[in-house]
Amino acid sequence: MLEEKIISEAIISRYFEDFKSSLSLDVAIVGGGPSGMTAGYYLAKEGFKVALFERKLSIGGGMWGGGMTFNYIVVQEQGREILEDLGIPTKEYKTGYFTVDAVLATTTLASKACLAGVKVFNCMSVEDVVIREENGKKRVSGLVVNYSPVEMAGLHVDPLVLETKFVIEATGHDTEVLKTLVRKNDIKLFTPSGEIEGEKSMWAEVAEENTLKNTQEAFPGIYVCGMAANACFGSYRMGPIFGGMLLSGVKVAKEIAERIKK
Ligand code: 48F
Repeated sequence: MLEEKIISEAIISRYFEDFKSSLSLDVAIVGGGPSGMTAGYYLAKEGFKVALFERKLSIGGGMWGGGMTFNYIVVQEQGREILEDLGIPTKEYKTGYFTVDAVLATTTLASKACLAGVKVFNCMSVEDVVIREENGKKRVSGLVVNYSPVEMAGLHVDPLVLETKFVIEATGHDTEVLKTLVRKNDIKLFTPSGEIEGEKSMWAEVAEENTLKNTQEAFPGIYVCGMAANACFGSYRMGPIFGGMLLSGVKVAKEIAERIKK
């Protein structure tokens, strides 16, 4: 005998057990693109309590479609090493250019992150942050989340709030979380102007290098990685080359792990 009521009960109780447990986190990641998933994988592997909030139904961000929906991505040697560590095969096209099946890369990275312990909340949008003073200085100490369908329907429904030691803004080109932080609070970011510098046009080589440099804390308690790092600290876009996204995820995971361990 199969009872529909028990199926519903099982889903509701598992989901809310996880959600309740995620109200206090080591690291909250906003955005499930390649940089956010990579960061989550390496942090969860180290034993940190990590949840990832993704507005859409599926995680993967801009990696599924390769270039213009031709579903291959390209990585350089350093990116290939990370993919190898994740068990994702690459094929050298020309010296230093490796092609990767975008669907295989996305699904494997997503699966590895989940298996390592990242709790993914899909269909959940981050609409704001929590700011508190610590030793007289303002710091991001939590996230304000709402169901994406509530956001999409424009319903007037209040969000819920969770606390976290660190936030990773991995929302890609739009840097949504920092935009809200800057708009609503009288604060300066750690950028040259104190504001979001903004993304520039295409220049793959410089953008790839800068993605790594720009992966850093943008305001106390909140780090930027992936394209959000370039948009925040001001650099170029790079198109369907993904080494910088992966390296950025590794870097932000390492830096936050060191901060929490201190
Ligand atoms: O854009 P996205 O893939 O970010 P990324 O990790 O990678 C960028 C590349 O895909 C590509 C590129 C590399 O050559 O230029 O664009 O930097 O993934 C960002 C994810 O964040 C989600 C969004 O739906 C996407 O899946 N997202 C954005 N804002 C929010 C959000 C939000 N406020 N709350 C939750 N999720």
